[in-house]
Amino acid sequence: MNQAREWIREARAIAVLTGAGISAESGVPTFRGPGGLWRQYSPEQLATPEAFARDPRLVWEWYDWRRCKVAGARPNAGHLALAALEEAKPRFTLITQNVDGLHDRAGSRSIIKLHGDLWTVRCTACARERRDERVPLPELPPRCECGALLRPGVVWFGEPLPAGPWEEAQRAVREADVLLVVGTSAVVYPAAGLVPLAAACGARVIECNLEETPFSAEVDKSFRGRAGELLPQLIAS
Ligand code: BV8
Ligand code: ZN
Repeated sequence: MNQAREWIREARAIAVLTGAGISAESGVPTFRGPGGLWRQYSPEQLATPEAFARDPRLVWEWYDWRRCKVAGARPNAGHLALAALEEAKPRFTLITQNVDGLHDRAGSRSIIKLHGDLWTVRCTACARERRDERVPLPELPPRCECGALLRPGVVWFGEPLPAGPWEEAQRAVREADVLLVVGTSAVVYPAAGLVPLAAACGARVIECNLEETPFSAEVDKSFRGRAGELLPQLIAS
């Protein structure tokens, strides 16, 4: 732990990649862990344009359930540690796969959302996008003023990541001295590709995860444990 703490202390530029695991201690179910299922569906079955086209109401019931879960959750010590690290490091970029908005509520500022945001809705016809934080939503599926269906402002499987954030994330990782990877199973691409990219560009890669991931054996340091416990220790100066 001391070696990793040293790398973080000495780093001029830090990039962080987070996944659902960092929100687990806030009571938000992860995608592939226990409790991640809703009714009898897996996220891969519902987080797709096909599922939405087939049954927009079912997909919205799942998102509304998640929105209610997240609204009742609070950022945990892991989120707060990353917000504190950002204060200490002038060149700091937080890249998240999460759509729950808990990093924003923890006070993080430079957040790159690779997979969108649970709290924005977008019209499927006129593409009008806006924030809607009502829980629960008054009607499912919600409709736009133009009459068309609204969809969650997230990236579904088979959809491309937003070009701007994706470019920014790659640049931040290329320039980082340290990449901190927290709470992700590192199986979803292209986001997971940021890990080998960092290593290829000479960054030290430190992983904090409850379970082993495909990258655990090749990163510079891989800590097994909860983000809410590991991160405060790692950023302690
Ligand atoms: C694209 C938003 C192309 C929606 C999400 C076959 C092989 C390789 C790739 C593919 C393939 N088939 C298809 C693909 C591509 C696909 C993909 O990667 N699939 C995977 C499943 C194989 N990717 C895509 O489709 C992407 N788009 O490729 O487009 C394209 C290009 C141009 C033009 C057209 C198309 C889009 C991917 C984005 C999908 N959207 N979310 C929503 O949230 O509803 S992804 C979803 O998974 C979430 O965002 C989530 O964040 C993400 C990754 O999951 P994790 O965050 O890692 O969560 P997970 O539960 O898996 O793991 C949690 C970890 O935390 C665990 O390891 C656990 O041990 C740990 N943990 C638990 N508690 C704690 C903890 N750690 C620390 N502390 C704790 N307390
Ligand atoms: Zn519309």
